[in-house]
Amino acid sequence: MSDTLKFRRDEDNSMIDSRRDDIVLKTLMNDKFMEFIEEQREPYQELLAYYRCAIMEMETKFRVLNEQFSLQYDRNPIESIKSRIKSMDSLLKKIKVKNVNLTLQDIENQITDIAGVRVVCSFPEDIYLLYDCLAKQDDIKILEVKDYIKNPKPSGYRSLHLIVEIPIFLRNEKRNMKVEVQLRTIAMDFWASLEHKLRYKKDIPEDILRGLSKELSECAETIARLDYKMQMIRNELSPEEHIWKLPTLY
Ligand code: 0O2
Repeated sequence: MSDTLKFRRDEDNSMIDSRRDDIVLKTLMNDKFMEFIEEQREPYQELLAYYRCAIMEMETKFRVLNEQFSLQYDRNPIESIKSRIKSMDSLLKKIKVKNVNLTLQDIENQITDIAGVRVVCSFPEDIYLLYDCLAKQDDIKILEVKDYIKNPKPSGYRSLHLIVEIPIFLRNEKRNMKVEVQLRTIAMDFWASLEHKLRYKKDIPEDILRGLSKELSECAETIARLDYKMQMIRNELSPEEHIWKLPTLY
């Protein structure tokens, strides 16, 4: 056998070995996680209930702001609110990626998006308006801000992400819960939903996927320009509402 051929075979074998190790590790991790969930069934369900309460509190805050804004300006900055508790699959993936210990305490401390609230706004300025209002409320703490509008992801993804700590009041205790809030416009939401659907179609060959990613990122640019134009039109029609400045996006 030639040296080159032997080298290729060694390389192939080591790839197969590493894939097999990967699969064994994944299966072990899945089993360990399922065992953990089984053992901790009650406290885990209790924790999820607390996250649901935190979502309710957070949604109420946004509804109140929407209501007040509609009284003041006769229009609503919020188009819709969608909330979710992170799926088991997605939670397990994150536990693996972040190498989180399998304890409820560590999961709660280190996975900050178990409760998620997505607020879809009419115009980009509404996003910063809501953020501003939220930041002034003294019962919540904004722990983290990721501005993917000023700094879009390489995919083209745009949204304002906040990690917020919000208290929930139980029978005998007050508990602070973390909630991830994603604020985006209708246009950003439209792009993210379609891109998410396309991204999870796993049977697309690598080279086609690269081309599609480029096109999707161009679509995101187009959508951002559209958002900006709509914002400018609204500012011309209702200058009295143009109190919060958009960051320099373009
Ligand atoms: P799920 O559970 O399916 O909603 P961190 O949490 O800080 O360690 P992470 O997870 O990278 O890091 O947080 P990031 O980037 O702030 O936000 C992740 C979430 O933003 C994703 O949730 C999506 O909802 C959204 N997102 C981020 N990038 C993209 C993108 O390129 N396209 C689309 N469509 N959505 C994106 P998950 O992780 O999918 O979890």
